[in-house]
Amino acid sequence: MANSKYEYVKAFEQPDVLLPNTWIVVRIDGRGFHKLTDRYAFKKPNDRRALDLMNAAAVEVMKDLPDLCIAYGVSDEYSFVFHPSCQLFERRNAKLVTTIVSTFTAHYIYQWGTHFPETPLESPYLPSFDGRAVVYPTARNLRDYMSWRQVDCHINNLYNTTFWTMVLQGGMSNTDAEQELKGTVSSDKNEILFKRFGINYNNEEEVYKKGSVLYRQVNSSLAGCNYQLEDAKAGSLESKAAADEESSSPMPDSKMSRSQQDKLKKLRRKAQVVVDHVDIIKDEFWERRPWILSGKPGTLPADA
Ligand code: DGT
Ligand code: MG
Ligand code: MG
Repeated sequence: MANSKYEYVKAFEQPDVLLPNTWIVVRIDGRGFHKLTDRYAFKKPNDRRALDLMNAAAVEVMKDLPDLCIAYGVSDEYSFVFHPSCQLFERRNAKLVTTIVSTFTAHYIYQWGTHFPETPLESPYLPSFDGRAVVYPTARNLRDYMSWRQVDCHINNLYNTTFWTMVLQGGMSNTDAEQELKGTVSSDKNEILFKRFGINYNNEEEVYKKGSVLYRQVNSSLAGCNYQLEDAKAGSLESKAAADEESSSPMPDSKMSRSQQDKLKKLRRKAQVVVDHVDIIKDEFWERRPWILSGKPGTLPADA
């Protein structure tokens, strides 16, 4: 390309490559959803249609970007996780964040009508999302991040469930319910729900209590190994995962041969994206699905 006298402006662009060998979390969040959910009359405290729509859009993002290894969603937010070995867009911050935000938003709007057939979108009340990337150096940090989001989900959902039950079923004003809940702990809220309304919080739907976790279900025949990954023995994994956690230096995809990279991409693309509503704080979730942290379908973390 010929140089023009204008080309010097390129030098104004700032590099924004994210630290190598770290977990990249891109969290997106609905902009002004407090107002948007009122406008389209979302059910309180949880609207299943809204969560299904969030999950459907997130599944499309996972399908579109095979480098993503796991995602977690609650309320109007979703966290998408890239493995430390990810080299997508040379790990450029803005490219990663804007691609995820726009892909997610496009699918959210595209599928709106399927989930909210009675309330079509009207301009200017259109859903939009912001996004940011944060990097985490260890698998422990990543798991603590995921735990943080799921604990947040639990705390908010217990509060919102109790608050809206007091208002909608108990006939209390918003201010009175808020006042009564001030300073209460989890057990107090459980008791209010149970004693006053006969609601056992444990029986509430998992999708509300736990949020939604998306990952690729690796089919062992696809991965070319003959053991069931889903049933891999937790005991042996524990020590392998622990040893791997701090010391691993995952081979960046860029250091693999072209054909190895292509094979890996194909496997990721072929793997089914699962939507689950389970505990991701305890070890069990990760031990039973070792490929999420290993980043290589069909291999255990120790083999990484
Ligand atoms: P932001 O993120 O600073 O632009 O502002 P908001 O308004 O999006 O606030 P945020 O993200 O902290 O809180 C999410 C809002 O979305 C909160 O007001 C509750 C609402 N929301 C999310 N899911 C549901 C739902 O299923 N039903 C109802 N009624 N509201 C929901
Ligand atoms: Mg928001
Ligand atoms: Mg939010």
